[in-house]
Amino acid sequence: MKQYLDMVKYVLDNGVKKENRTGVDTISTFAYSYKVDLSEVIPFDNKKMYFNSMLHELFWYLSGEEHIKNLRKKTKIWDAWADEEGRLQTAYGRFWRRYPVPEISLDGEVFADEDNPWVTREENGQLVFDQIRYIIDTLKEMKTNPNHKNGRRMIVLAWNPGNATISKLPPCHYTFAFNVLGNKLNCHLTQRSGDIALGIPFNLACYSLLTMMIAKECGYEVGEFAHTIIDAHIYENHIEGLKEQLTREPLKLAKIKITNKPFNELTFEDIVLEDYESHPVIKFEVAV
Ligand code: THF
Repeated sequence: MKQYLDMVKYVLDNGVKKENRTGVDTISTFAYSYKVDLSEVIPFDNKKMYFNSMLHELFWYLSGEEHIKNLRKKTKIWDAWADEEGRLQTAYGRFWRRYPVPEISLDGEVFADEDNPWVTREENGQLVFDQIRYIIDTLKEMKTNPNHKNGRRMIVLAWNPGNATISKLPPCHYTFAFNVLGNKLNCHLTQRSGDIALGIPFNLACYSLLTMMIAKECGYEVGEFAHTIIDAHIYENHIEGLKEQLTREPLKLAKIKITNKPFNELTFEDIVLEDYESHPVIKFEVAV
């Protein structure tokens, strides 16, 4: 995809050498942004992409699980940040589906669970908010009322300051927003830190697919995916592999098929990548 290759080129040409906690230095740029037409995002053609790992990761986020006890049976991509039991403090899905909310709102109203379809009480008494369900319900309501007050408030937050201070790895892609133009659904992702060789292709494919799934559920066409990466970097040991990727010719687009099913019932088997052609895999070491 041209936008990805342009980003690789830009960071190779303009990146500033920087040290970081992992011990492998990067060349970094500040606040790189791009956008792509969602109909062109998947596949990733200039290297073979581990689509299945990305898909397991997306369903893990949607599960709301705060651990990788199930995920690690399917892909190893999160193992390095978890303990032996599979406990993990990087809590994307936990916050997407179960964001902790206070008992009482700022103006003193009680956040009663019975009255709020997105709030439930966990076993330990904590009230939690399902941000994904809120987005889906809002997008459906906007079909009948395009002036709906929440039309520009469709935000999902994975950042929680309390968690961020103790987490081994606080969320990298920490907030995303949906936007409707005409009958098209757009998504903007903000990322504090982005590993261009390894993580970015996963993140790009994951949020594009999520947007496709939500658009289908709510009756919209897909629009654009926009991405802002605050520290957009290339690890020094990835430079050669990325230069190789830049020499590769684009291939024909694959297709994504999503089974006709309610969003909540979709599973791994319901997402099928068809006619996927790619250049060979390029091995990159992940910095932990
Ligand atoms: N840390 C770093 N340094 N880079 C990242 O991309 C990253 N993540 C997550 C958390 N910390 C990170 C973990 N996500 C792979 C892909 C995504 C990951 C971690 C690792 C990876 O190794 N991909 C290989 C093989 C995949 C496979 O075997 O299935 C690849 O070639 O794509 C970014 O969110």
